Amino acid sequence: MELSLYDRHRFDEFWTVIDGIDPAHLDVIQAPEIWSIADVIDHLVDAETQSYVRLRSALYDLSSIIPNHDENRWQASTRPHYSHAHARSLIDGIRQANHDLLATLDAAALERTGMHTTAGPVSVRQLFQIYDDHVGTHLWQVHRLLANITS
Ligand code: NI
Repeated sequence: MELSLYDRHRFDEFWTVIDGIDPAHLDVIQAPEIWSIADVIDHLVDAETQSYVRLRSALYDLSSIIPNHDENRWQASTRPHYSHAHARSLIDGIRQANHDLLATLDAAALERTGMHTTAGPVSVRQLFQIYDDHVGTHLWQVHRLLANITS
């Protein structure tokens, strides 16, 4: 019931920024180890889809194991980028679903935990907080990438 834990509109500012970017700039790779803006969008889809599974596993699985997601290996793969529209529909849909889930949870549910394979036990409350904060770091990253591309 602590709806302040998780803002389903947290991505609004991110999408506004992405909407304003010249599409030619999305794929620019500035150095081998630096993500493009398209990579950042892919990473956010990965994270949000995992939030969906992690929250529900911690809540409902008898013994919840949360596999680590090696984001650099995922980004180094040759998979296709999400289109902006597809990324947005996935992320916005998941955030609405997670928000609706949170609205049904009592205090005891928020303290349930899953076992992350590298970070150790993580509670449902912590998961909501992690995914409420996450896009902020990457919005800052996009601003920095853009500043380098356009300077
Ligand atoms: Ni991240």
